[in-house]
Amino acid sequence: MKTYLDLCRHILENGQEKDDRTNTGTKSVFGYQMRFDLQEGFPLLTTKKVHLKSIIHELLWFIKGDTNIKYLVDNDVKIWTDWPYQKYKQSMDYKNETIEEFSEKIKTDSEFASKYGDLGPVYGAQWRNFNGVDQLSYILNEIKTNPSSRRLILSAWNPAEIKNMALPPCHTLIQFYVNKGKLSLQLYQRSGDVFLGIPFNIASYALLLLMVAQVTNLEPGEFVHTIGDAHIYSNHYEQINKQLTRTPRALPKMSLNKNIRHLEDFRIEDFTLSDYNPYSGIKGKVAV
Ligand code: DHF
Ligand code: TMP
Repeated sequence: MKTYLDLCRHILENGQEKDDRTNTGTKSVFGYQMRFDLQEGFPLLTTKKVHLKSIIHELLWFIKGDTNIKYLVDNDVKIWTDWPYQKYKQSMDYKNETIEEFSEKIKTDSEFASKYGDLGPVYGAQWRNFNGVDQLSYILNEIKTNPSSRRLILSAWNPAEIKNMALPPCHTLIQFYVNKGKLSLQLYQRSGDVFLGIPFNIASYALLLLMVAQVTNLEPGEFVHTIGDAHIYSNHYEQINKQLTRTPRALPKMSLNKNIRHLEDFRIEDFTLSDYNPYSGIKGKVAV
């Protein structure tokens, strides 16, 4: 994954300081592209340990069309809890609970979860029901019946509904491409947190590509990752520099349960990662 370290180096060397919504401060470049050939291994960072289970659950949650963090919290995935928690803190019901206590309530009290666990019409909602269109089913059907199409697009960016979302989608649009029996996927990500979000996003879309390839009987080709505002938060410089001292190791391999023929049928146990030997994990604060 030299590709990722090249992005980090590029931003540190050429990025401009830029204010941002969270008032953390960033170094940022506008417009950057990376390519990952899935035949060369599964693109999970080796220069820090990345928590794959969170990534798989998040993707299964999108595919289900779910937008409530309850499914994630029930599976001990914490990556989306900060946003509903912030909202809860501003409500009349807030009684000084910590984020752990808030998560526990989401787990055990389904009424509470439906009131405070929903993120609004984010990814899952748009993928499965964009103003009545199930984009995911449409794409799967098109890939099978009309693979040369140049219209294999799925958009999470629904301007009419942005105001109801806890966070407007960062991974805004994806396009599939089929040629010579291979399936490729390009993501346009409008905003990328290079230390925290990007490693997750690379693995997540690489995984979606593998899953869609399997259920459409195609070989996985390339994942092309295009980023709009690619930024390193000022409180992540140390973590990024630490990774730059580490030499990337061989990529791991991902294998999927070959019996799964429908995208909705994948479960966490259908994913097996092997030969993953990362350096130790590196912690960093997420800007909310
Ligand atoms: N906001 C910001 N500022 N950056 C993000 O990357 C981001 N990502 C979101 C929502 N909002 C965001 C959704 N994805 C983590 C990773 C991805 C993610 C949200 C959070 C994260 O905190 N990762 C830690 C912990 C991993 C874990 O608990 O499994 C990491 O060290 O990778
Ligand atoms: P923004 O809406 O102001 O762009 O803030 C969103 C932040 O979250 C930004 O730092 C990008 C980051 N992010 C990712 O990098 N990947 C993701 O998947 C998500 C949801 C957010």
